[in-house]
Amino acid sequence: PLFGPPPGLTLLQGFALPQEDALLAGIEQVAQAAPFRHMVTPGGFTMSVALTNCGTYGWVSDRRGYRYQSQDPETGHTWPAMPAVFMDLARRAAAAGGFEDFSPDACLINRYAPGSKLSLHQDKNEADFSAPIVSVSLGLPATFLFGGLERTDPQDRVQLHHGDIAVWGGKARLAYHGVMPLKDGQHPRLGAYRINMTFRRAA
Ligand code: MD3
Ligand code: FE
Repeated sequence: PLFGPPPGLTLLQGFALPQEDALLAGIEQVAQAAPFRHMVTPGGFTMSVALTNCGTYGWVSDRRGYRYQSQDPETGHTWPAMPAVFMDLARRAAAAGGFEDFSPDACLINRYAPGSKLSLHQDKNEADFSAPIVSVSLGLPATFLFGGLERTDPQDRVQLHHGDIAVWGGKARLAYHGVMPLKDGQHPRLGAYRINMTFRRAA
């Protein structure tokens, strides 16, 4: 198409707003057990985004690579359980995007401060690409970039605001994507931060 979202992307603006209190409480609870930290990429760079995880599996990066694992590398403990309100919201959003039986076993929580960005990448560490990825944006707005299946394909951008949910499935599932450096600002609930939760079927 010349205009409009790519096939496989469903943008649900404001879908998470009714749960914002419960989501923020859940994130605080997860971060108390598994604090946000800056991981190192296989190339040796420290990520500008801080992250933590909840659920059966968590996404981790170190000099050896990217992968999902059930233990927090900082403590050796399993990741905190996925709060029921997270799971319920992810399942309802997936269904609204056309994926009725989504059962995420991983929730990656990214935290952006002003200047934090995510370089163009594909999410390929999951076992089954037929499952969508559900992403929930909270706090400061961000400009999200998405391209095609090749790194050099033309890119489009979409602004993601507090409470927006994006469901990425089908043809969009393996699209290259990234996040532009976060602009400074103040959000009434999250201050100078953006938090993005991504729900995935890792195993
Ligand atoms: C499109 N996070 O953690 S979420 C990531 O805002 C990641 O923190 C971004 O990319 C963030 O890997 C974007 C939206 C998203 C997530 C996965 C996708 C978009 C996607 C997978 C395929 C295509
Ligand atoms: Fe990604």
